[in-house]
Amino acid sequence: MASFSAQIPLCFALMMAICLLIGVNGSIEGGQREFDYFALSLQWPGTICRQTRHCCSSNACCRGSNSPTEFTIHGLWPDYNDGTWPACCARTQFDVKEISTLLDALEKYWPSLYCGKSSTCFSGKGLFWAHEVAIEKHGTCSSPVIRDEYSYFITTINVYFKYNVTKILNEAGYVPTNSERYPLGGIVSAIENSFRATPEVVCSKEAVEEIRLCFYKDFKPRNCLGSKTSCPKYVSLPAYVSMGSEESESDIAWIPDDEAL
Ligand code: U2P
Repeated sequence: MASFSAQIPLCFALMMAICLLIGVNGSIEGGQREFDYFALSLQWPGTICRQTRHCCSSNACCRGSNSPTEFTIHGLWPDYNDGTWPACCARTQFDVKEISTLLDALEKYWPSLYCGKSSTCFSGKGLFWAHEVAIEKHGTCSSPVIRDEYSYFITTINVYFKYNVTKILNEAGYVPTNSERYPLGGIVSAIENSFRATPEVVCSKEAVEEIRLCFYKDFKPRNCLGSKTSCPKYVSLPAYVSMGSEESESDIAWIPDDEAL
């Protein structure tokens, strides 16, 4: 049997080999292994905005009649097949100039629906969560498919436009309403028929809060993981109620943006 001192270099060599192997298999900066697939997570403003208690200029729920009425982008997430995901893979210098041509589209289709979302990665705070959180938390883990800030945002917007979930649901008869519930299976089937893969639906109580579309690394549709859904059999797709109209909450407070962070 090899002596203890002979085992030390052996262990070291083994560890080096493992590290090299992980590298060959695509480890990414920060030590997390390469992701398996993408999820495009879309949020439903009708559900999220009705929970709004605070307004600030960056909260799209507070734009009155200009508030979003279609699914908006929550994020493009690199995910693992085991249901976990990598996050915050590298420190980035977010540079708004790099995406200046996309800002109008981002404000419209990828707005924050909250006040007070700060970056969760390296204890930095972001003025606009969609930029800071998305690129730092998820964008930096999207390598080697997506390697820079501009590519991350333009890719996400392009995929979002290609599969218009709001339109798919409307054409199948699933329109926003505060008086009806729809079978969850019907909503899933409508998306499957058009997207050719199974989405994930996330609910807040009975209301649809998010729909996630999943993709292989070449952005061909694939099934999302079939983990149990948070939705009941019949779900609602609440219509957006403009702040200030008679049905909306009367106790919504406007707070300055710097306090919102
Ligand atoms: O679902 C709650 C939060 O967990 C993060 N998440 C979830 C699923 C997944 O596949 N990937 C992922 O990152 C999201 O965190 P956020 O990006 O909002 O900080 C999601 O909101």
